[in-house]
Order: sequence, then structure tokens, then C-alpha cells
Amino acid sequence: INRVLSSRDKLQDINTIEDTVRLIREAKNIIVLTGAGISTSLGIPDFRSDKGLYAQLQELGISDPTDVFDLEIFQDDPQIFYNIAHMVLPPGDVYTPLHSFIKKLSEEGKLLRNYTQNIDLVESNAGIPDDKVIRCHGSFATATCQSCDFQVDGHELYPAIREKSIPLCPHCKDEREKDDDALFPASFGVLKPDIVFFHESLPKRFDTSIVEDVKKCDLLIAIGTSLQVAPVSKIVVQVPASVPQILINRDPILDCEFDVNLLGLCDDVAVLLSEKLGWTLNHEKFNSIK
Ligand code: CNA
Repeated sequence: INRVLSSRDKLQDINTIEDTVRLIREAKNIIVLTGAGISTSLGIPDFRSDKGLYAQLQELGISDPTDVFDLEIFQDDPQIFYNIAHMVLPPGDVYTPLHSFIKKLSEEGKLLRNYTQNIDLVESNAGIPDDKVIRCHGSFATATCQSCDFQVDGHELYPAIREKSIPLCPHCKDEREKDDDALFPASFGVLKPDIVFFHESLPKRFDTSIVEDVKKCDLLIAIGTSLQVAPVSKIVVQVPASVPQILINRDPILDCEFDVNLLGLCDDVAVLLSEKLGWTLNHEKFNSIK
């Protein structure tokens, strides 16, 4: 993955939250494009906010925090990733009102696809159907040996990740430990969660779905993302210019022209939109936020 920004011209006569509610009512094929901001209320830091992971890593003395998620650097020294991987481990069985809102879009037959950049698997906790979710940057669900491609359940890595140690492949482990003279490369027999690092390709399912989905899409809603990482950031220019686009985000995105910018905490916006749509969200916080 690499980084790109994009821009488009705004559509006329679509400016307000009332327009957003009308568009959601009328839409049948919504692409919801999500990022780390939709999980921050669960205590998972995003990358680029003031108190996000990148700022925390800089405080730890890591000058370029993207190094931590760089495949070539991982292959040279997997410990750099495993020193911080505990900070991005998926949470337990929890989800947010915003995740409930996406589930509701699906139940109403309006969700074409949720393209998520998140690796935290919270969409599943919320019950968003798997066929509606494209995990563009992979997830912690599985992990793969860097030497023999043996795949394990991602949960098997969690104890090692919490201890900041390097999880090893059950098949390559013995060979690696026999190697007194350290003849093997640093990543020999190392298990890596199947999350997409910089310099890695996105899952095939992303490429196969996006081409048809942008043709069918009649509304795009981007939520909790800074849209700094391509190719996901390019989705907003791949959908036809006639398709309205809504942003729900705490911070504005200056490089992109959305038709409506709903700036604020996405859980609050989800609750507000649901109220206006006459929907009840299946979430314990729904009434308290109201
Ligand atoms: P980012 O670049 O950190 O941007 C996050 C955006 O969310 C910012 O623009 C914030 O303003 C906004 N935001 C933060 N909190 C809220 C909130 N409560 N309500 C509304 N908006 C909010 O993250 P992106 O997702 O754009 O960048 C893509 C990276 C982040 C992907 O590669 C992910 O794998 C990676 N990531 C994922 C997770 C996760 O899975 N939860 C956590 C951290 C990073």
C-alpha cells in the first residue's frame, strides 16, 4: 500500500444533514468506507490523530512510525513490530453505535459493501455479514509463517504479542532454534498476522469487488478515516462523479470535496442519523447518547 490523496467537485443542492437522511432513505447500494476513527471509542488508537499510534510511537523514539508496519523492515527485524503489536490487538466482543449503524444499513438492504481499513475485526462483533465486509488491510484473524506459508488462527499469537515476543511457526521453530550460528534470515519461521503492511498487496477480494461495486454504488459514506492511504483512498474518485459522497469524521479532510461533511464523533452522528431515519440502533449506548 502507498499514499495518495484525491479530490472531486461537489454536487449541487446536497449540503445538509437533511439531504443526507434523504439520500440514505433513497439509496439501495451504499458503499461505507471506514477507518480507524470508528473504533477509537473502544479505546483502540487510530494512527494519525494527536494521541494516535503514530504520536505515541514518536514519543517512544521511533522517528518514522510507518516503519513499524513496513514489510521490508519486518523481514529485517520482526521485533520492531512485535514491540508495539500489543497496542493494536483486537478488543474483546465489543462494538460501537457506529458499527451498529452499518449493521442497520445492511438489515435495511441498503449496504452494498463496507470497505474497512480496520484490522480489528469489530465488524464481526457487531454482526455485519461477512459477505458485506471487505477487510482491505487484512486482519488479525489469521497469521502466516514467513518461511513455509503455514497459516494459523490469529488468536494463537495473542499471548506472544502481549509479552512483546516473536511468535514462531510450529513447523519451522525447531530448525530456527537449532541454528546456533544464526545463518537464517531474521524472519525465518516468524509468524506475521495477515494484516497488510506497506509494500504489500491488498487481498485479492478487494480487487475483485471494487470494480463492480463502484458501478452499482448510489451513495458513498466515508467514516473515521483520514483517507491518506491508497488504494483505499482512491475509492472516492473511482465512484462516478454523479454519486453523492458524505463524510462523517472528527476532523475535516481538506484534499477531498465531499457533498456533506458531518464533522463530529461518529457514534454521535450515527445516533443522530438513526433518530432522523426513525431507526433504533441495537446498542446499549443508543439511548444514553440520544
Ligand atoms: P487515521 O489516518 O489514523 O485517521 C483516523 C481518522 O479518524 C482521523 O481523520 C480522525 O479525525 C478520525 N477520528 C478519530 N476518532 C474519531 C471518532 N470518534 N469519530 C469520528 N472520527 C474520528 O486512520 P485511517 O483508518 O484513515 O488510516 C488507515 C490505516 C489505519 C489502516 O491501514 C488501518 O489498518 C490502520 N489502523 C487500524 C486500526 C483498527 O483496526 N482499529 C487502528 C489503528 C490504525
